[in-house]
Amino acid sequence: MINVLMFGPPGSGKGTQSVTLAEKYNLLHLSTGDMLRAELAAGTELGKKMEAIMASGELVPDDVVIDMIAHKIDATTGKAGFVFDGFPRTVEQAEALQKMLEEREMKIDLMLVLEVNDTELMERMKKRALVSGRADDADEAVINNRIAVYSAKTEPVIDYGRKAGVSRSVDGVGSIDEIFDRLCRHIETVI
Ligand code: B4P
Repeated sequence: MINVLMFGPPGSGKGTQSVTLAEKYNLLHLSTGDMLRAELAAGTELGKKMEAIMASGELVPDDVVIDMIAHKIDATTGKAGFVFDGFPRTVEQAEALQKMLEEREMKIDLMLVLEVNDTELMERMKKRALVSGRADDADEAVINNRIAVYSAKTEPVIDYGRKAGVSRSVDGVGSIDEIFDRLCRHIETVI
């Protein structure tokens, strides 16, 4: 089983790349953002509670996403591993993931960090806002907050990956195919 973390600021292309990486390597794509948006769309109690937090660009509580991920891992069969997209987003989530994997005789094999500058991020999310209908894409102040939350709470997870010797920095600017090739080259080193 291989476990790959897709990492990078909001709008860096984690979701875009995770879908095709999962297909190519028979991994299950686990996006906490998609899972939370599905809760919102289904109008569940959890979705209703998380809606305002997500619309403001803040992170939902750690235990919410940790539980979601644990349930998905335990319900999965027939896959060669997982690609975690947008999770972990805090050091607490990273520690919980490592423990969860160890308890299931797995580990974090690779953390791919997409590097994209803020101007490009802003442009991508404004463009996506035209089609996504996402409240958190539509407002420049919210996008700025998401980038600030990334710097404050999520970037420290890169250090966590560095210390574990699994983090690899990847240039996230270029065509989607070019970036995909860059990511595949790293994955080929762990399979
Ligand atoms: P996410 O769904 O993870 O949102 P994201 O960071 O915007 O997505 P991503 O980086 O995957 O962007 P994409 O590929 O789509 O999270 C949303 C919210 O959910 C968070 O703010 C938080 O509130 C909550 N949440 C999620 N996980 C959480 C967790 N673990 N803990 C707590 N809270 C959590 O790419 C963006 C756009 O760029 C797309 O339109 C795409 O087409 C375009 N694009 C991609 N690659 C490109 C390229 N190479 N060139 C040009 N455009 C490109």
